[in-house]
Amino acid sequence: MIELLSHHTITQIGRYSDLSLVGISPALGSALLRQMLRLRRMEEALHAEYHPADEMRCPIHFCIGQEAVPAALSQVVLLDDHLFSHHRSHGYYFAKGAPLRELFAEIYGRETGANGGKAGSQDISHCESHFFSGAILAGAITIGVGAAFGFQRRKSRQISISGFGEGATDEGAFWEAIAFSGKQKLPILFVIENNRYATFSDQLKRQQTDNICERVRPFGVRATQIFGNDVILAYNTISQEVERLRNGDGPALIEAYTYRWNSHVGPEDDSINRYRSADEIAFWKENCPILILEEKLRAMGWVDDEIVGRMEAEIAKEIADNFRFAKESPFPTSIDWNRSNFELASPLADQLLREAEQGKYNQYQEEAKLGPY
Ligand SMILES: Cc1ncc(C[n+]2csc(CCOP(=O)(O)OP(=O)(O)O)c2C)c(N)n1
Ligand SMILES: [Mg+2]
Repeated sequence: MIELLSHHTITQIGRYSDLSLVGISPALGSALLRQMLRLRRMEEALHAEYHPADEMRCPIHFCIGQEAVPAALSQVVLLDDHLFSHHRSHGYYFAKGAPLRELFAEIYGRETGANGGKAGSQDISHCESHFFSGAILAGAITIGVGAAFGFQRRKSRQISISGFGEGATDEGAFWEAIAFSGKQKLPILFVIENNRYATFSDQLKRQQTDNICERVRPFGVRATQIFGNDVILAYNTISQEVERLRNGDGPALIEAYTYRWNSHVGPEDDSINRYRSADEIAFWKENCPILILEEKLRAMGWVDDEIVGRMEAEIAKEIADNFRFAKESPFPTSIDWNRSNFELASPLADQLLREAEQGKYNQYQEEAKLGPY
């Protein structure tokens, strides 16, 4: 294994062979495989359905190839923990155990969606699951810091998790979040899925180095870099860090080197921009996170054709059910603020909205000559 991981040296690994099942039970190994397969098949199905029907009217940033981190997180985070993600939201929504049929319905713009069909893929949240997302790059990171500050003040064992890409670290908000959480020792885990590119832009065209973990340590943030397609390594690293955070030993950052197989956004092919090489894509496909775990589980005799076949059949049924639920659901007929984002998280905002609906602030509208909202 290379000493210091970097996207510019990582292909020297060739075929990754360090995945180790030491300390992992057969049940956990299978659960991690199942979770990655669920996420992969779900994304593949949405990808295939997007065109030509064009019934999904929101942009989708698919996460095919990046299943290891979400699958590992799904086995560690608790319901009460808060998870904040970014535009590539599906893996994190999935990791938090939020209901997938509500994700499908949300993408289809239906009333039964997680946000009543008004948020779409990038801004989806699921309050009951304590999952929040946002399309403003690095925006949700700062909200995650606020949540962690609240947990610390209340002496709770809850933690905040903020998941994003290396592109978000170009934003000042990221560094403010790092500085504040390091100084205050907040219970927050920053998870960076470093997939080298922000849209079509290589990290080394934007930053001096491509090791973010090296740069956050001086701020008092413990940082680990991992080969992000090794789901067992991801699981072990996340579990250890989460345990330390719950014991007041925060904050921590994990930089997981991984790769998106598809275009930056949507099912359209963006290779016309020629921003990545065929060799690089081949390296990451050869090191598919599902493949490298499944091979090991089969070698151990923990899964076989029959078990994997059953998993695939159950997943196919789940996905078909999710599509049916979404397509049969009605479109929203009115703007119901009470089913919008952050309902449970912000009673004050809800109160203000209710008061606004009752006309309490009409005088200001008049004064500002804004007309009816
Ligand atoms: C404040 C802001 N600036 C620009 C954008 C446009 N934008 C959307 S995704 C993206 C790149 C994100 O790259 P990264 O954070 O590495 O995540 P990835 O897409 O690779 O998962 C940019 C620049 C945005 N959403 N918000
Ligand atoms: Mg990126």
